[in-house]
Amino acid sequence: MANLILILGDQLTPDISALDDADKQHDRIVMAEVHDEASYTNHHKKKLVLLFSAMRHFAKQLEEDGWQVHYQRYHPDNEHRSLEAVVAAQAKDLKPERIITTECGEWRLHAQISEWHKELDLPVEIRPDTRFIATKQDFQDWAEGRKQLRMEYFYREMRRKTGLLMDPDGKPEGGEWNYDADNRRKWTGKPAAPATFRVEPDDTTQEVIDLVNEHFTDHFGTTDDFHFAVTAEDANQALAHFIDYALPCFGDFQDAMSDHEDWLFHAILSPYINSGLLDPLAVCEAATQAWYAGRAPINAVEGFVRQILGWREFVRGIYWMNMPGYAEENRLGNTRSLPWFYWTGDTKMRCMHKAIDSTRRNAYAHHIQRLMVTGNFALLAGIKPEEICDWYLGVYADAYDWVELPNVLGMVMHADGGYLGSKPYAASGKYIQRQSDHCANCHYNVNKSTEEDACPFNALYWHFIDRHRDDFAKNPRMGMMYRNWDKQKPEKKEALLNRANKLLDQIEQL
Ligand code: FAD
Ligand code: DLZ
Repeated sequence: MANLILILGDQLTPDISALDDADKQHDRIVMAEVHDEASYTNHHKKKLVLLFSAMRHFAKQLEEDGWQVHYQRYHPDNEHRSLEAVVAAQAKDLKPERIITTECGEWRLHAQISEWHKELDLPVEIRPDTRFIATKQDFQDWAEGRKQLRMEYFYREMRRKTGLLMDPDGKPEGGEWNYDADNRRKWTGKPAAPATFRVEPDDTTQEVIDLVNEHFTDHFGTTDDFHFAVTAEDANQALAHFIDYALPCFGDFQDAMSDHEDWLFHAILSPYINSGLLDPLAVCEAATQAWYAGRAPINAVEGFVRQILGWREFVRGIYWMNMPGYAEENRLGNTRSLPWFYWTGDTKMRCMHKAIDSTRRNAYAHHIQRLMVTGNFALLAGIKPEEICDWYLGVYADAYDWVELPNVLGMVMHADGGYLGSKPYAASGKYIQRQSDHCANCHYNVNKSTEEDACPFNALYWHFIDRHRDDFAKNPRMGMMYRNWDKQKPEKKEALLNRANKLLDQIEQL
């Protein structure tokens, strides 16, 4: 008897576990562009184009490979507006023995699919997602009994497990596990950043661009200048482009920001890795091969591998071990609403304007912009975690709940009480000045802290430190901040807090 195999929009690989042992002659694959998935958050228009076009290309490839595929294209008048409705209709038609799918990456949808067997009166087999390098069980086994979960120790385990950047004696290549200290150079324009990898839209992508422009007008961002890869073949070209042109400088300038360059030396591979067009282990192996071949230095290759083998796997483990309660956390008790300029980029703070504008145009901002600019501001201003999480989930082409939520709620907002990170990444304008050239072009003065034109990050930083004394004063990694704060004269402290309160009162005008 036949099976119905559901492949989701971020599972675009023939190696997906739902296809293991499948029968091309009898089984039917279902893929569907549906209203409910396209609308549960304010997905950036470019993310919609990327996913729908990549889904269409992948379905075509499956058909060419001899699979039977039922594919629903998006239309606002579609009768079936949810994945469940599409699957139910197909099940009625095919009368399969069971439904097979690979576990999805979001608790929201996972909870729904886990109930389908009742609604559809059919067995629903949910298979593990073997695209991750650690299984959920591996992560739980590692985490069990540990008081604190620290990415660095998990990452070392993953290096040992995979052998990536390990020498034959089981020691880390180059002698160190982590070259983080060599990842912090400011970029002053030299060496020139490489040209971005571009794929011009083909007919399928152009059709989807037209569809998104017609039916998703109120979604964030623009489809203009869409140039993402939408096939595995092109995503592999993007990987090769990164290894050849950007990886050699990735390490040095990993934490740099620029007023003039959106992409710098970053990989721009997360949208492809997360949707299945690239395999994370193969990406790491391609980078390590560049080091063994002498084409990229160790601080670049280790820094890059750490992000995928370490951070990416770590946040996924945290997510599944702690959902659904994790999404509700707000341990710093934040109550402020997200300022409207997160949606428009209309702010005089140059770094914020640049990060949000790049996000609007590209559905992309690199890690330091997300962490130390838009994230840092939300942390200092005490924005409600659920509002800032919704923003991050909507605006990036690589955003899925499993990876966005721990990064935002845990790493940025410290709303989980330090479960994911040992200290908040709070920073004043000095950090942004050190890592970028934004401050030189800003309306505000980064060297001032209490005056009308002073950089808002400065007073907000001290306000954050002051108002969270009970949360952080005993944290050994925060001790110096509290000693510095306590050393300031009372009148200076008062001026800083007054300035911060005024900024918070007028937050929409910043
Ligand atoms: P590079 O800087 O070139 O890094 C290489 C790869 O490492 C990335 O492609 C990605 O797969 C992985 N990676 C790097 N950092 C992380 C991390 N912290 N967590 C998981 N993977 C990582 N990444 C997402 O994929 N989706 C998200 O929704 C997302 N939201 C984020 C929100 C915040 C507030 C922060 C601080 C980080 C977030 N990240 C997210 C992680 C990171 O910013 C992006 O993966 C990265 O910017 C993607 O661009 P890139 O491919 O050029 O990455
Ligand atoms: C993100 C997304 C969007 C925008 N649209 C679809 C869709 O129409 N059909 C689909 O199968 N998946 C879509 N996705 C991805 C899911 O919403 C969800 O985020 C992932 O499958 C979680 O792993």
